[in-house]
Amino acid sequence: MALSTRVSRLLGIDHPIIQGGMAWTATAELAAAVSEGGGFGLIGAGHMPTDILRDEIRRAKTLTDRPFGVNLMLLTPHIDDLVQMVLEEGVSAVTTGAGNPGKYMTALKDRGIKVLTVVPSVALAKRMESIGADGIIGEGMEAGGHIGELTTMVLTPQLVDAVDIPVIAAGGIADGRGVAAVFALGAEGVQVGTRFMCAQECTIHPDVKDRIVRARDRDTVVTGYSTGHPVRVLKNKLSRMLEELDRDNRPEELEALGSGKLALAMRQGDIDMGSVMAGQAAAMVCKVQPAAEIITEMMAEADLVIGRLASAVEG
Ligand code: TUI
Repeated sequence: MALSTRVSRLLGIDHPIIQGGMAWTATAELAAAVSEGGGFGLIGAGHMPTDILRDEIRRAKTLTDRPFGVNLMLLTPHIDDLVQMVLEEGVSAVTTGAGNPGKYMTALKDRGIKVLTVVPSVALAKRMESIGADGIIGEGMEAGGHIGELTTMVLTPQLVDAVDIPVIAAGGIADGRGVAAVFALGAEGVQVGTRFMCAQECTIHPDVKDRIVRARDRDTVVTGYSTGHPVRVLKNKLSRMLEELDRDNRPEELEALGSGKLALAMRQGDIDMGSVMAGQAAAMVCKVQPAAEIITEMMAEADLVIGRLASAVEG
């Protein structure tokens, strides 16, 4: 059985698995490997300079003929330039995070680029649907990085009830059981971040992959509540320092200390003083393996679980 949904048809992919748009992590290599594996790969733009992102897009095009996209992190100061360049280069779809992409919707859609917006709430999902979003990615607070307040379990069905466009569930999904669970809630696709950090093709430092593979159930923490931009990370020396600044309500110092620390973790491999953004599902990631294998395994397990449930219901 193959799970064919509006999401797989919209994006022209075999399996409705979208890779998370992880800054300093999701490079052309990972994006291409996920797309080659039948999912939808993305380059995580984050704060990337415009010309570097342009090179990444061009490089991804040399690595795969399959559709791939770019994740735009809307808090970045030069977001206008990044969008302009993406319009020039062209990709199949963009996912957006950390804000409201309303200002760019028409231009992207006129260029034939599909727009999937990450939302943490029902209200924003409805607004995005009304201005023409092609799909909604509902990201629960189990996810890594910048998060909202709601869990995947309660956000997903509410989004499904609130909008007519397809809903993609994100946050806490790292295996086929998670896929089956959110499909039961009405999702038509999943976004997977943390497990793809441990894809062989992901170019982050091997010490970060090793740290994720070793992660246990309670190893993540959310810091930065006092700044208004809470971020889930793996616990380490930096997260303890940030927690203390949160407790003392010192958001400016917290932002200063956090600045540049994502790159320190992902590129330099400093897992003590770097910001190791990862979701709660880190505990469920057991090994480093090719992206295509991750996709195949997740889909095969989802098929098995859904089949088992169906026969249990039949009695
Ligand atoms: O964006 C993410 N995850 C991220 S972005 C990031 S970089 C960063 N670093 C430090 C502080 C902030 C960002 C690391 N991880 N996920 C998607 C996501 N989007 N999660 C939550 C949201 C979101 C939040 C508010 C989306 C829209 C939104 O709307 C506010 C509004 O304008 O209505």
